[in-house]
Amino acid sequence: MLEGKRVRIKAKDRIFEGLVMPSATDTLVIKLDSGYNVGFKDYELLEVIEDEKVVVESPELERKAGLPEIKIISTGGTIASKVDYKTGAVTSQFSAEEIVSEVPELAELCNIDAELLYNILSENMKPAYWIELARGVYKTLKKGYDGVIVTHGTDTMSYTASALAFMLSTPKPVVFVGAQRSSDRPSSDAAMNLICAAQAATADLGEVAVVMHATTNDDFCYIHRGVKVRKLHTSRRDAFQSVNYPPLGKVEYPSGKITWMAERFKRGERGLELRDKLEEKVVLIKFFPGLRPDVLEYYHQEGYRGFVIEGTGLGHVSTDWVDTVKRVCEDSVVVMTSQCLWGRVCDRVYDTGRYLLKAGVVEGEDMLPEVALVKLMWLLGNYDVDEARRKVGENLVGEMTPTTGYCGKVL
Ligand code: DAS
Repeated sequence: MLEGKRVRIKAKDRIFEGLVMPSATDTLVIKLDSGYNVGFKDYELLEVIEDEKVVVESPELERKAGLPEIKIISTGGTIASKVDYKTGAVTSQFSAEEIVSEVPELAELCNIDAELLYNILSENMKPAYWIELARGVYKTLKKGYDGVIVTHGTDTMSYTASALAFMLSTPKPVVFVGAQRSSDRPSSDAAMNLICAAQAATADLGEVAVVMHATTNDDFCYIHRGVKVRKLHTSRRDAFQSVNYPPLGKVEYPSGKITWMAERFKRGERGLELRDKLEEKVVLIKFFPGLRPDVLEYYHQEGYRGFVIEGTGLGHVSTDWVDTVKRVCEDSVVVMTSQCLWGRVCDRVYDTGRYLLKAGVVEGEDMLPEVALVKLMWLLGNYDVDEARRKVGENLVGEMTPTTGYCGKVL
């Protein structure tokens, strides 16, 4: 890997020298001493002049008596990385010193320790990593920290937040935060998200939450319940929205003023407990017109005993699925959720829904499909099939509500 190294190359019959910059393609991009970046598809590498290890000099962190103790656990994603365009090196901000040197406001809010757990983009997250993270957060809270911030890629942040919400009963805030724009870009949301996350992590909160921009402006962030939030835009800074439950609160920026907006678990309300078993053989299937029920058979033959169907409307699939669903329900749990995302499943209105209920399907109420998936992985990891089926409809950590009144803003 040439990134961050100073090289001499030959291209277009000329010699070029400079620092190799990160490039998402196979084009070699080098920063010339003039400051210009030039890209080459065809070139001959003549010499690696020096392998410049960029050491990010950062001030020793002084701790301030009386401030809350927060631990930042990094897992990667956009928020944890930046390109240092002066040197061309790709640095990742993992040490507390690096993070605080980038966002000095944090040191006014809390004393920070930091730990690098992973350095991955979140599309590469796996249930085994959720378990390891849950154990790390549990140990951190047991040590007496006042809260935990988890920096994470945005793409699957809500899956990981949901997994921790089911695995970890917490008396303190566990706040997930990410960024849609890396910290080296003028429009970056990283610093503000991190500062608002620190405000939430030191607040009167006792559950797993996600803190991200509430609007496209730098005016406030929302504190979303981890099992009621979804990334609903590929790139906007206000991509994250609470679905079927209001945001727990808002954090104004830069004042840091928190206004609570919905029922929440408060600090100290619950005990600290870890139940970190997950059954990975659970599948989420999005129904579409013409999809044949063979897909259920396939996974059932592969040994899967947990199925979440993202059905249409109130929770439907084609009626030619009913016989297969009935057979699978004999020894498995089949949960119905809706592609509508907003509102709740109700299989008692149309014949199709009634056939499915009769076949043994369990309604997922107003759960997001991916939250039902994670919940079922946790239920089947901790209970037998019959008990798990019974507990699907039980509200455990605020993942479902008896009536869905909130139908928030859509972008
Ligand atoms: N690929 C995205 C991820 O890691 C980058 C990001 O949004 O953080 O989820």
